[in-house]
Amino acid sequence: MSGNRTFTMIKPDAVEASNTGNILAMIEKAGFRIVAMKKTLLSKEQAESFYGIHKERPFFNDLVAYMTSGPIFPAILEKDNAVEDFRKLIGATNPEEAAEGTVRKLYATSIEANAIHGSDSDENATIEGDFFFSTEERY
Ligand code: FUP
Repeated sequence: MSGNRTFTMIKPDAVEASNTGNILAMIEKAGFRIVAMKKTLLSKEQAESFYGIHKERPFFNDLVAYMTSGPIFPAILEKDNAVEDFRKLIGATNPEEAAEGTVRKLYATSIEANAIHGSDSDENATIEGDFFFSTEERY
């Protein structure tokens, strides 16, 4: 059975471009409840750890530099079928391939500066939410 929570981050490019409010409006309009959210600046160590699965990839160092270049808004979201529905809302990783009306089509500027993160499985949604939020914050 699919779970009802996912994890997201509004990334530095979208925050810098003052698109945080527009993106949150899209998220709420799509029926997601914001369970937890904060503004934070990732350290290099945190970014390397969060994206550890990509550490052998050629884009890893650039990705870490980008993700630490400015503040982000990590958040836990709740809705039936959250992971899959949220991936649909944000669109493909590469904005050139993202469907019309998706967050990345509207707001991403490149495959790296792609505006927003969305967990790719229920398991990762839990791991990623735990990375940023304590038990007391996840109500
Ligand atoms: P996604 O699940 O859509 O966030 O995509 P991935 O897990 O494949 O990639 C994680 C992040 O790595 C992307 F959001 C952006 C970055 N990335 C690149 O910078 N270049 C690439 O070729 C692929 C991913």
